[in-house]
Amino acid sequence: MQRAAPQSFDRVLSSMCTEPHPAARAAAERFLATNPGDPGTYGAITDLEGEAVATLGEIAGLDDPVGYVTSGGTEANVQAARIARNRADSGNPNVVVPESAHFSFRKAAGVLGVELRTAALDDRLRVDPDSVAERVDDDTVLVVGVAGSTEYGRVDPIPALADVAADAGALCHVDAAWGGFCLPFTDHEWSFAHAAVDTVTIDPHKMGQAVIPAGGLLARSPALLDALAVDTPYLESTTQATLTGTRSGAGVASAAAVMDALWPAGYRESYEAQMANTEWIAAALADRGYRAVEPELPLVAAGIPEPAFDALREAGWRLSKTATGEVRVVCMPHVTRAMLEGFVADLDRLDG
Ligand code: 0PR
Repeated sequence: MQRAAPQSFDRVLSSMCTEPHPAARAAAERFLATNPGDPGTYGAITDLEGEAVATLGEIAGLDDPVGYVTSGGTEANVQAARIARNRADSGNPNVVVPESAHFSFRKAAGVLGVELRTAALDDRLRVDPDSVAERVDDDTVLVVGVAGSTEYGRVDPIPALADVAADAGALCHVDAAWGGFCLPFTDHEWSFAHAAVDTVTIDPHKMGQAVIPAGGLLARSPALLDALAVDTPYLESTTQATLTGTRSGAGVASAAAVMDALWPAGYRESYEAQMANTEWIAAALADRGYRAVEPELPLVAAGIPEPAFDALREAGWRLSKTATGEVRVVCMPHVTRAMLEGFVADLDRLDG
């Protein structure tokens, strides 16, 4: 039987994951046979998870954070919606999300039995707080903002959304799954430090350069996380707030190790290099007459004709499109200037 090999990252341009940092790889391998779902047995990984949550809290502007390393952004978003639903006193709860919200909120609504209401974006592709205000009512349990949207890398006006949520008596959640490791180095107002945000999703396995699976859920207070706790009678620990039971110690250890290595200076350096590449590719595409959506974070979306897109994929470029058909170039840490130059050269050749 032929031995399977993973893809190389040489031509991966639309992924929100990246090559794990060497420290992340080493820690993952070391803690492969641990289960943070059972702190009574696997104490060392539980301590590392505490370290990871503390650093995630620093990144997201929260003293004394509570939370855990999830299986990814999907679990964190589902759990944030579940906290809001469990705490609210509504027979018919709803959650208001931007049109740009990740599809994980549709999964959350499905499994939790809550109604999902979608608010409109403004012409800069950020949610319009007036549209959110129009959709909230007495049964709204959660208002969601995205800080680094999946398709365009946009940051919603989080302080305004937190105000709408507070007026409605709802919780406020920020999905910074992808953007969270870049935003501390920008002027955006997105975190616990900027607004009355209750919960945040921030994923080490995206910009954080951890191995998969390592997402992050943070909550402002222990009472919020308690809304998820179930009793675990036959474990040494007495309650569990996670959605999964047995879970990957590799992801947790890798997140702790890479954040220890890179926060904050390494992530800043990485963000600055990524942003320089993003501006370079946006300008290169615009120079050639492709309509590029101006980047705010390391992500460029550009209108490239369908045949050229197909030819680029055929040439091995791992690309995907937005719902409206623009190509997404996500300038993750593995995306070098040389790679982008090669991509543009292929584009010139294939769409000549
Ligand atoms: N929130 C946001 C803003 C996201 O962009 C994503 C994933 C999630 C939540 C869900 O996170 P998990 O996938 O960790 O559960 N966004 C990417 C997407 O759906 C995920 C992705 C990653 C896709 C790598 C492709 C890929 O190669 O497009």
